[in-house]
Amino acid sequence: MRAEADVELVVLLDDEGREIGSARKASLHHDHTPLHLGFSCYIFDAQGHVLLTRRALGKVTWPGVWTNSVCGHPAPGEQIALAVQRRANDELGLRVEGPVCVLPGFRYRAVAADGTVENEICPVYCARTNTPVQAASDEVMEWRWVSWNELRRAAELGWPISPWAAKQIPLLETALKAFRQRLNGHARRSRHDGDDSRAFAALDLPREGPLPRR
Ligand SMILES: [Mn+2]
Repeated sequence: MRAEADVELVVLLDDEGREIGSARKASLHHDHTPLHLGFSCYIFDAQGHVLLTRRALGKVTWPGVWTNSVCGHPAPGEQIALAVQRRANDELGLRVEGPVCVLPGFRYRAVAADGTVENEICPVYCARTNTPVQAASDEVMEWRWVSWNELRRAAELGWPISPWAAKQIPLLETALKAFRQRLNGHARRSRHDGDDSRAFAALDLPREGPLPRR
């Protein structure tokens, strides 16, 4: 077992994104939050719906705000994709397949209404799941599977969704289109199913279909 229950550490970064140390997560986010490493993930189901979550009221940053499926902070030395799987399991009870990094260089700084600052280099991942959501109520107070069009509309309006998700969603849409074009090229060129084609297949994502029953 990791010692995360006692001291959860996050990775501090310089302006070029190089690691410069670590800090306790518990005291990291305030009105002068230093730049650190986070991640965001958008989880899709088999029909291409994406999971929106509402942050629990006890969260330090953006309590009660609707946002992408899951966010978090990789521990020092932890692979980000493994941190994505860890948080998806801890917060949502989900087993996710192949988190794929779609926006590796995403960076943002945002100030919440109470003055708390988020300040992250925050690679954005997409992942897929086939398992039912079993949310941890201290992390997620509500959740909903939505279509890509609903997600885009929330980003366009801005206020229904977290500031980072509002910035990520249009970038994600562009990046997913580029990935799909690469997938098509890859399918023409490749005669075998390597890791790449699995990763790209996981990104053939937004397809509209009937919403699952809640
Ligand atoms: Mn953070």
